[in-house]
Amino acid sequence: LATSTQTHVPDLYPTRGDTEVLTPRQDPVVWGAPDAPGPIAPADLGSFERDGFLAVDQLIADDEVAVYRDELNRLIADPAIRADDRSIVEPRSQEIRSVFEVHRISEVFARLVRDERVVGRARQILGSDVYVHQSRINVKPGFGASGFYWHSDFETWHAEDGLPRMRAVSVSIALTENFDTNGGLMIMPGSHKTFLGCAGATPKDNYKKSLQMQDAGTPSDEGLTSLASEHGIKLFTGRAGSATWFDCNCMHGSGDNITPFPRSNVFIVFNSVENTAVEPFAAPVRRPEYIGARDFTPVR
Ligand code: 6CS
Ligand code: FE
Repeated sequence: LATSTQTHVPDLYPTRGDTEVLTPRQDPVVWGAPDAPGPIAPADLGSFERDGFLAVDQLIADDEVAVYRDELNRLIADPAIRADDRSIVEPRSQEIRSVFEVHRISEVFARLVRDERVVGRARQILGSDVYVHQSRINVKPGFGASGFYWHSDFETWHAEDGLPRMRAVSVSIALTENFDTNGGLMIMPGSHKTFLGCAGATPKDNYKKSLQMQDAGTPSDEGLTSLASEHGIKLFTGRAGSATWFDCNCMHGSGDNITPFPRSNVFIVFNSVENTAVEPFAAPVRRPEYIGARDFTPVR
C-alpha cells in the first residue's frame, strides 16, 4: 500500500472540479524585497507586481542569439531528438513544435539557464534560490503552426505537477523576431491576481494531448470574457534577444502562426526551492519529470 510521505499541504487553489471557481491570489507576486539587489530595477519590480509581466527589450545580444538559434536548429534537425519523448510535434505537419528539458539536453541552453541576466532576475522576483521546473524550446515554424489556447500555467503546474504556491516565474526569450503577425505571446495584464479554477477532471496521461492542444485546465468563454473585459489583452512583440518575464498565474495564450516567419523562443520556468512540487492537487498521476521536474537542485 503506497503511503504518502507528503506532509499535508493545503490546496489553496481548487481547480478541475465540477464547476469553474475564481479564487483571489493568496500569494505575493514579488517575493523578494522591493529593493533587493539584482538585475531588475525597483520600478520594474513594481510594474511586474502590478501587471504580472516585465518585457526586456534586449536580454541577450544579437551575436548570442545567433548561437542559441543555431543550437535550436541543430536540435530539431537531430533524428535522435525527434525520436525522443521530450519532443512534441505539430499535430498537422508533424514538424517539431517543442523540445522539453532543453537545459539538460543541450549544454548551450544549460549555460543560458545559469546566466545571471536570467537566473538573477528569477531569484530577485522569487526571493530565494530557484530550480528549473520546466524548460522548452518552442519552434512555432510558421505556415500554420498552431498556438496555445488561453490558460494559466500555474493552474496546470498546481493541478498536475503539484506546485503548492504561486512562487514560480517564466521567461520567454525570443530567438526569432516576434512580429505582431506571427503568433506572439498575449497576456491579460493583472490577470495573475485571480486564480481561475477550471471545470472538468484531468484525464490520465493528459499531457500527451495537452502539450499539443490543451483541454483540461481550459477556462470557459464566460471566465475568459470577464477576465479580458477587466484586464484587456497585451500582445508582446520584440526582436530576437528580447524577453518577456511573466508570473506563473498570468492568463496567456498565443495564436497560430500562418506567416512564413517562425516565432521560435526558449522558455524557462524557475520555481522557488521553498515551493517544491508535492503530489498533483488535481490529477490522477504525476506528469513525466521532463515536464514537471522533481530534481530540486538549485541553479548555481
Ligand atoms: O503544461 C505545461 O506545463 C505547458 N503548457 C503551456 C501551454 N504553457 C506552460 C507549459 O509550458
Ligand atoms: Fe503557458
